[in-house]
Amino acid sequence: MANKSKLINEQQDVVVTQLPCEWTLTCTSQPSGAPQMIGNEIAATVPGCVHTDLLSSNLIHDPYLDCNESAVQWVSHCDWRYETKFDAQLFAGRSHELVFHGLDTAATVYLNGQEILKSQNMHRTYRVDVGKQLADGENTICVDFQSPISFGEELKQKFEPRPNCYPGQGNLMRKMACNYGWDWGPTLTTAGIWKPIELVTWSSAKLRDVQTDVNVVGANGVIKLKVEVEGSVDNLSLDLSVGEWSAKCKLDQGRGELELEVPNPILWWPHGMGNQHLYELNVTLSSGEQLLDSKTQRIGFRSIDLDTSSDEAGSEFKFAINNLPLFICGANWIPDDCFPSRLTRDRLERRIAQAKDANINMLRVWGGGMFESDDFYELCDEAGILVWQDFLFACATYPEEGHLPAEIEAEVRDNIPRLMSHPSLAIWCGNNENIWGFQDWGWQDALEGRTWGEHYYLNLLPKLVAELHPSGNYYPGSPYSGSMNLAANADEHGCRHVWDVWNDVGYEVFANYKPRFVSEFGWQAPATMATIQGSVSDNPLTSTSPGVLHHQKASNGNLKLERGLAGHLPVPESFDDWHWAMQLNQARAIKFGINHYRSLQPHCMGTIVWQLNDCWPATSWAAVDGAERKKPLWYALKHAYARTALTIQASEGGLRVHTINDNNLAYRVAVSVTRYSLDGEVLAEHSSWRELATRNNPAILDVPGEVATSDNPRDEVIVARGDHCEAFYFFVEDLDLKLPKAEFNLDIAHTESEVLVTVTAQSFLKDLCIFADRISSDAEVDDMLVTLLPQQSRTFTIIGVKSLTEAELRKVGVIRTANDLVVS
Ligand code: BMA
Repeated sequence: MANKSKLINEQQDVVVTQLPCEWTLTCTSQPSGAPQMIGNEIAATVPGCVHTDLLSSNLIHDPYLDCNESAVQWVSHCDWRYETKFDAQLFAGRSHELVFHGLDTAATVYLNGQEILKSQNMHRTYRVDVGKQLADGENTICVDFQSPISFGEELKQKFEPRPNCYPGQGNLMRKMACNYGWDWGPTLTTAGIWKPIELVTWSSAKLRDVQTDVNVVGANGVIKLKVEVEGSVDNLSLDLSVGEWSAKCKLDQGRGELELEVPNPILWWPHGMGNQHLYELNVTLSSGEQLLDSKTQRIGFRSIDLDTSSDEAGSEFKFAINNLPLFICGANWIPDDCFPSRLTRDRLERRIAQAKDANINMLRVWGGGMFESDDFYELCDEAGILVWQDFLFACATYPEEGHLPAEIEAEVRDNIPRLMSHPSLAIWCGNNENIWGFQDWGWQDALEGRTWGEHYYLNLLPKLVAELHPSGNYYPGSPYSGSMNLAANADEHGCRHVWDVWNDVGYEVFANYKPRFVSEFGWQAPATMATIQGSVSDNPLTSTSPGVLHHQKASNGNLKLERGLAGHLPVPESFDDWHWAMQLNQARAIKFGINHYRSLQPHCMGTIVWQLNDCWPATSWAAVDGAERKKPLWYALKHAYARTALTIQASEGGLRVHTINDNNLAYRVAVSVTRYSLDGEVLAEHSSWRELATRNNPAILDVPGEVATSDNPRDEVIVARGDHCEAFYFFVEDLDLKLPKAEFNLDIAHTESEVLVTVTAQSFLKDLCIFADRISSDAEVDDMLVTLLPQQSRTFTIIGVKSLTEAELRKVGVIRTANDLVVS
């Protein structure tokens, strides 16, 4: 029986019907040694992929658990066939088209036994006229996928060697690079129909591409609309309307261009700068009275400029929204699941809410992943989070021959029009680390003069952005210094990455740099304990037990974690202490880096931390782990990215308090600096009655010598306090600090939906965290990394658990302080 299809739009001449979700999957070729699969037909879901279908049919174990990833490698070596039946009505005089929104990756499509498409680009939308093959009534569609491994091997034969930092042939084809494995993600190279397929029918003409370029010029919102029409092109008119404003034109040869000015629109702002006002934009295509096709988009009026002009220090990298410069408090974004077809709008909404709650105002969609779903950009529009969108090139050389240039151009022509209308879309970027790699990582020797992708980053992509999205910003790479004659990762120019800190040295080295913009810097830590326990069944569970180690993909990751403690914290003995020390060190490392870079504004105008999220449960640089739980780093980001913040920085002359303000309004605040002994005695104090920090221009207060100079560095702390913000400065690292044994009282109160835990310090408590996930895997606390002087209290709110007892809170690992790691 053929499946019933769902009618999406019956109002207009163009009718869009989504093909059914129920398909079958069969293996058509398998490697020796794999479980017997050929001929075994299983139920499949579209959108989806072979791994998720095999998982639903219990034919593989969950590859996110334990070391199961290794046991499913055979899946990537098989060829697979997806098949389904669907009903269609053939109308004489109408055109019939199948639209494939996402085929991953090497596929041949047959309709009723006839080949209609060969595709090899996961990022493209393919439209196929099926007027000749479509049957009135039942139809059979079948999609054959070649194994991504064997496809890669074929390509490898075609292209001469091209360096790639990661295994697999992701740089020779147009498939999400991290699907071949990354230093935070498993190798689960999949295949499948990852986005819907639609049947579209129409009688005379339909909209093909709609490019909506929105800008603000002076006080006016300006929309420049370009459309391309498919079909018979006579006597067509195009209407554009936004609220009470509209424009109309006749189409010429199937193309139409309209410009609409909206006087004094309500502006769209990133959160923290204003509201996220969105307008509905309607485009209709008609022929006389007959409505043929229409498209609705939600737009926002804003201008986004990237200033890269030269100055005395080098060259800037400064974003301005509606002519107001802003410091970017950013985070890098990777695909939130290895199998993108599983990413629901709800999951993305939770992640973007977590970003916003951490005061993040930009997400960088990193080039080893994908162009995200429409949901992602819509949610960023609503949340007021800017999007930096990399084109899809990462950590490798990319040939400029064969099928690649045309495929790249086609995918960009599909995705710029899809995404450009989003007010959150702030910048298109050519690649991740490829120019840096070409200059510094020995690639030139290996290439022996062969192409590596420069043409894409310096010619093709900027040309396409200029043509398709004229008001859009383009920058050739992350990192890049504005010219191929400069070192791509220079401190003085453009955007840079800071990776020696994690890979080679220690986090104190963040302070050695004076960058203009840092688009990547990161530090690792394990996932939350509930997430580790939910994904690894090692007994005993240790930092090197097989499952835990399997979920650490960075080269020498655990060694680097351990080395990173040097000079800061002792190397822990128990797994509990290891887990806590690594999470604490991660949070401190990143907070240290952000505080330093933010204190340098306006010289430095942004930091994009590596990385917000994870695609599976792992030890990684993420702030939110693969099971969506927040690591201490998330709380550190929320503190470090607060719109008004204090930080105490060591400078040559002594100590300085930087009052940082990212608000439009100037921040006038009384700041006190007090030196205490760790038992809470005031040793010296200074108050400044008014610090005045204007947007992106920190006020700097020199801490007077009597406060800045310690009598007993191992036993003292300086606290700077402003309005709702404070900062701490210790003269020595915890290794040498005389932290007392942590003593505190607990007071627990219950409301209908929350548990309130008041901690009253009986001793100095450094970086106190409550790990609610250790009591109940769904529980979450509102704040972490809180330092208290003796007798100070803080009330924490815990959600996701009905009641809590003191005994539960006092269990090993639930309430932690830095004190625990240094006091034996
Ligand atoms: C940079 C990123 C990623 C990587 C990260 C951590 O190179 O662009 O490729 O995951 O560092 O090593």
